[in-house]
Amino acid sequence: MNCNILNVYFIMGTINCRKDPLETLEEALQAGITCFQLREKGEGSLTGKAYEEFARACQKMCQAYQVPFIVNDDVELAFKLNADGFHIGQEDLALPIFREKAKGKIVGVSVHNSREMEQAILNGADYVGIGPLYKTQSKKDAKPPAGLYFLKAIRKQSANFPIVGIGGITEENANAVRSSGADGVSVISVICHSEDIGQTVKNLLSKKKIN
Ligand code: TZP
Ligand code: MG
Repeated sequence: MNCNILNVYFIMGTINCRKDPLETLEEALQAGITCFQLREKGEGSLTGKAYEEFARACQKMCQAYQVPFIVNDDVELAFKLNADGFHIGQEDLALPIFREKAKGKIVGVSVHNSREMEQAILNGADYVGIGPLYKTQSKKDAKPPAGLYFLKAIRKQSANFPIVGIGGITEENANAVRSSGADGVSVISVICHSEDIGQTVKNLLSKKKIN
């Protein structure tokens, strides 16, 4: 997998947005996000037909900007829509079951310790999400912040594996996340709540090409 797609990895669901979610996504795409994950989760989120229609609209927009469209958790929907990939947590379906079926798709896994990291690699993940690095308001059941020390340790354990940091990442701390070993930053609220998404994404983007 090309690590450049992890540069600024935007995650969003309708309940994260303060204005129209598709407008938020379009602004983020225009500003240069490098990956998008639909994470339609939590109280008040879309379900059924409305969810699928929203997912299709997000996918179409991502395709127009040639940005990978990733589905969180819902592997079934990811296959149905022929999404570019999916992201799963430790509680979700076991990766070995569908890794074969997901050939060519981008598969991300959230990991919280070195054993999970090892397992994710063995099971064929393409990248891992490490976090929450800082305190986050966007995930109700988030584990306590792991901090940059943990990210550095995981980077040491897997020198070249694609890693994206997550949780409480801002325009101010994004560079510290990168210099601690992440190939990129994944964010929800800093983009969803931004008054100027264009500027926020510019501030989040790595100043140097990753490879
Ligand atoms: N997983 C770990 S923290 C988190 C997820 C989905 C939420 C990140 O959101 P924010 O607003 O960028 O802290
Ligand atoms: Mg999950």
